[in-house]
Amino acid sequence: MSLRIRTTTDYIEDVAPGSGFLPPRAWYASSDAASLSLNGRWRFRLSATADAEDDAFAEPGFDAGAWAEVAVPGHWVLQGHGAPIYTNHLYPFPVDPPRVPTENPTGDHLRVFDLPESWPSDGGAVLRFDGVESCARVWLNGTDLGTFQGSRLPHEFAVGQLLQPTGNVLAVRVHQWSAGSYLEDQDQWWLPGIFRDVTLLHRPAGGVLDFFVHASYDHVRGEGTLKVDSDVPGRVTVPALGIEVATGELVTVPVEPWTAETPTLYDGVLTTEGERVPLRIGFRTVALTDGRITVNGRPILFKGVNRHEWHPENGRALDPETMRADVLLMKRHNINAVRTSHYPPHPAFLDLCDELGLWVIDECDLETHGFIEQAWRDNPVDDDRWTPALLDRAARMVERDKNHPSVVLWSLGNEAGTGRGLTAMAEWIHGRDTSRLVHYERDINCRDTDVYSRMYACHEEVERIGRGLDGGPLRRRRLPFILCEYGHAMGNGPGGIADYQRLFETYDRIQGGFVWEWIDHGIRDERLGFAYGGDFGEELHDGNFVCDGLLFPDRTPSPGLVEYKKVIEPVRIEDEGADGAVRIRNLYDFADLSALAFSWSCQVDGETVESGPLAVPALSPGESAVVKLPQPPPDRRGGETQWTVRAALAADTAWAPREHPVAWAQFPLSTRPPARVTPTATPVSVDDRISLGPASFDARTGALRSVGQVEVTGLRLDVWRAPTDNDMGAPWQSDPRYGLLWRKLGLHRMRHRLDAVEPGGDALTVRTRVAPAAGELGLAAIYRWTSDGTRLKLRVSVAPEGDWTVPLPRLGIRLGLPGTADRVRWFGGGPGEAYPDTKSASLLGRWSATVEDLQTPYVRPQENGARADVRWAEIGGLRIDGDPEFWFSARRWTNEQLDAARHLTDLTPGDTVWLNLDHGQHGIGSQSCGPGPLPRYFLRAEPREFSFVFSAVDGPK
Ligand code: IPT
Repeated sequence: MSLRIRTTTDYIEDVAPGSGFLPPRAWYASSDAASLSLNGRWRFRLSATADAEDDAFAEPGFDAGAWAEVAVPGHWVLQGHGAPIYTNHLYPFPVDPPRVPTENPTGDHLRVFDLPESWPSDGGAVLRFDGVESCARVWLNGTDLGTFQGSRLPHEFAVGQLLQPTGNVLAVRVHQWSAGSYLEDQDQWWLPGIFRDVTLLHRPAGGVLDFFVHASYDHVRGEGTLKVDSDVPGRVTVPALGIEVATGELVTVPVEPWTAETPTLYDGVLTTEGERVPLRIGFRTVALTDGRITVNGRPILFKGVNRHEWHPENGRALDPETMRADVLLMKRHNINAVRTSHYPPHPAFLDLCDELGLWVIDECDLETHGFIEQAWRDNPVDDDRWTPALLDRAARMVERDKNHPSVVLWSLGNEAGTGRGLTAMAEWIHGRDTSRLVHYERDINCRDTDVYSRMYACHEEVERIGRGLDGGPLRRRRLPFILCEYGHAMGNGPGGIADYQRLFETYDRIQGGFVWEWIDHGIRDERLGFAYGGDFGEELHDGNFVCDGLLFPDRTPSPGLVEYKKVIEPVRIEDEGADGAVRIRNLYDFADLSALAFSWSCQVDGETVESGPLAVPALSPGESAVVKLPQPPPDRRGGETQWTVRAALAADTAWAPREHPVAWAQFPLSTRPPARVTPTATPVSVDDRISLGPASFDARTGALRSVGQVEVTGLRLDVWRAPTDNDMGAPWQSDPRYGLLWRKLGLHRMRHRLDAVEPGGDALTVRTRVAPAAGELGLAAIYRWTSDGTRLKLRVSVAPEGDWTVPLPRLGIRLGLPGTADRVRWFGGGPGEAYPDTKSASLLGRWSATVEDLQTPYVRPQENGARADVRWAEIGGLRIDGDPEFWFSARRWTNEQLDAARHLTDLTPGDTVWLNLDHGQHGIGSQSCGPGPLPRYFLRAEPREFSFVFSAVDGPK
């Protein structure tokens, strides 16, 4: 006998999206209909199962005085009730769709409210939920309104007949797990709760219902055509355009078009008998033209990011300031596009995209990635029973967001395999909105989609696609290509994005990409700094894979964002050869260069000696021109000289003030004279010491002890770096994962065998062999010290021994200085960190920072903070000149301690400052979810030689 317990909780496991709610419609704010925000403190009770409590709490008069309180919008697991769970694609419950576990955390939410005195007595009212994860049942004044699923989608209930002037009781039961959870397997924290606004909207008689603004742009005639379809007939006015028409009526007038670069919006009003609704109209036409995505007749290039909604304390409950901060940060970093991975964002975010200008791929709240574990068996997107839920989700996205000019593509979802349900969604969307294109990455043959999209394809494959050599069915071959995800920004990185950008700009078929991802989803934690997967005792989790953004969790830009900004700058400034000229190339798709002011400056040894404005014509998109630089300054003190040319905003804009830097480039004018030391001093042995010029060595070991007054410890060859997330790669990667191989070989436990200490002639030579236990691989390292009496030169020669099949993590020396060393001054790349394939934004100049400032706070500690192309650096009374230029880093812990740390709070400063002076660093790549570094960024184990000159200085201590 099979006994299935039937309770009123059946809706939780129903594949249908729910019951009782209104059809989806556009999201808008009325000019004159009243509304009441129900955000704020709500009474809250958590139960371990869906049926632990009956529904008596929904009855008026229920006493919830003893209940806890939570903030709405919010997630209860971030407010002290239960805990968040992070998994990438694994369902944190047994896969048996649509069944969910008995252990189903259920939050009862209760709010009593009065209507404001001014609340109209006529008309109806609608109760709107903008986002509830994952399933809710709603009662108002004891009446069961219905249930819904679809976490990041709006749901509305008609409630007019139930409202009373005072003491309205709104009860919402929220279940963490539901059938809908199977459709919401995005790589992010599982965060139940009412996490977006709850609003009561008055609906006046004769008020607006749903409407669709069709505003296209004819780029040949320079005219916009407007038609507003409205369920309730009315009139449309756009004063600035002299438009006054009936709904449903077409009108064509000359307009300025909307683009992400020039986001012209016209204020309008939709007036029905009972209501006025403000419109913000952007005229633009999105099309597929000759195999290209065009807007207003021109192909566009996406310089995008994938944006999850994230706040380190509030999770996916974002306040308006945070949303604005995201858009401003994007605009200020030259980003022009956002994919709303992997669900429709809070609707206010799209208003900001309209207003400030970003192309948007609006993605549906759909991912079934966990089914990959069972070869996609029972995937809901290929099971007709789920199709109504999928169509409901598609409709809720399209209807809500259809009036945003910024939305140019609809995306069916992410990583949901393939199936009939997706086809049904695409068909429905194509039928409902012919003015936009449809995207879905897993539709590899582009059966249902209008764009060929992939994620994490390597450079070589992208190039093949660019050349049209990737084969595939005819339909796909005729479509444009985008990388909807690339440049996995987990930890240090992503590397190689400049090389991608070169491909994007070379091949017309490639219309850009979206870096994965915008922000680290770290959760602020007193003990850990920022918490990640596993920090809440989850039985299954994916660790810090959730921290893979261009912003740290607190929205501080990481070096990856600074690099990305440089790589995608909309103006390219190129050297035009010896006679002091530059070519300026306008890479905007629509804007000319009139918004930018250019300047030049000239640096001698990194110090600016002259500067001035540079006149650049207001080039049209795609145009370039050669501009002559002034005569270089006559007195250059025989130093290294370079030009720097910059482009900055000429005037304040809506997203950044005047002088905000947009693009730059540097060109060498004369090169650096090498740091020569003529060996005149001879090594002198006294007792247990050898002195040479300003230096003193241990006579037995040959170890450097001091330079002048500066004590030095532990100077030796160093090849280890605390592996980055990208060094470690991802488990599914088939290419070698060097982070693992390095550790397997033992590069983190190299032993230094002393073979000889040879004071003789004008040099002290120390011969060593550096190798890990258990293997035959090694590096013969010879340190050759010379001095001219005041300066001390070290030449390091390294020769690999054995069959090295892996590159080295780094190659250089490390040394310890007393902990009083703090401020660093250097001439080289800066101000931020750089690695061989993340070096675009490294600006040559004079920089200064404290040791603390040099650290990049990756949420999971790892190699960081190297400064590139360093000519010289000063720290703790020591000056180091490199020949050739070197990579410099300094920290108050060792690389071994950095390697062992799990969180930033594990790192505690010791009393030594450890410097790494590197001849080479291995590239970074993005193998944590993509290709490793390109071969040209490999640090191969080969014979190498490099030198440093040390001198004691008065400089910063
Ligand atoms: C890809 C996902 O689309 C995205 O949500 C995220 O998980 C990203 O990877 C990695 O951080 S899927 C990947 C297995 C290719």
